[in-house]
Amino acid sequence: MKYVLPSLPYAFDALEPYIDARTMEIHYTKHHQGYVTNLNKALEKHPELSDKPLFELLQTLDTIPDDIRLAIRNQGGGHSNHSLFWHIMQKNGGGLPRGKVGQDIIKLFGTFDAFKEQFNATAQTVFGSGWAWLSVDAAGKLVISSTPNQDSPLSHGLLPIMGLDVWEHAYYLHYQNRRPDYINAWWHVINWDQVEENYRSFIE
Ligand code: MN3
Repeated sequence: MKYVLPSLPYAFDALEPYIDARTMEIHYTKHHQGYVTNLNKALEKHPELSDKPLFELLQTLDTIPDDIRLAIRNQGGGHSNHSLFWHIMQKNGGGLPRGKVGQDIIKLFGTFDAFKEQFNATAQTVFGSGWAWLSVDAAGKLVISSTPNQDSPLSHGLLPIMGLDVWEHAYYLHYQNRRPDYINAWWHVINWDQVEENYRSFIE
């Protein structure tokens, strides 16, 4: 088996009260594990692809054999997206972005609040299941976007540095239908140091 569930960098209850322990546990042990298991299952049909890094498979979806393209997109996307998601959150996170990413957010959006407002609107208007993203585009510029389902920004020529999972499985136990409350709470757990590290890894 090639892919394994990466270890969670904190305890299930670390992000309470913003994200509850039960949601974290199910999200990580059931949903993320499911993407990993099904990604491995798909790759069994094309072992020649097992040597390629996942980000490369997601960046070149159109070259993936027909019979597993959708599985790579959904399950591979799910694995990639959640692997990023866990790391851009932390206990006692939140606050203002620091470093280069903080500077460039202000440069591009004017104020942190203006950035947050645009990101929130993007997350709120994802219809059904999907993600809101902050990525680096081909020109090296920060861009806010969304993807449906488990589509990765990598498949759209973007390099994601921060993402918010707005599938109901990410919030329904605690917030039920109140996605805006979940989105607002999430800003309290962002690990800006990790976002900065992701950003620098793509622009330097
Ligand atoms: Mn999820």
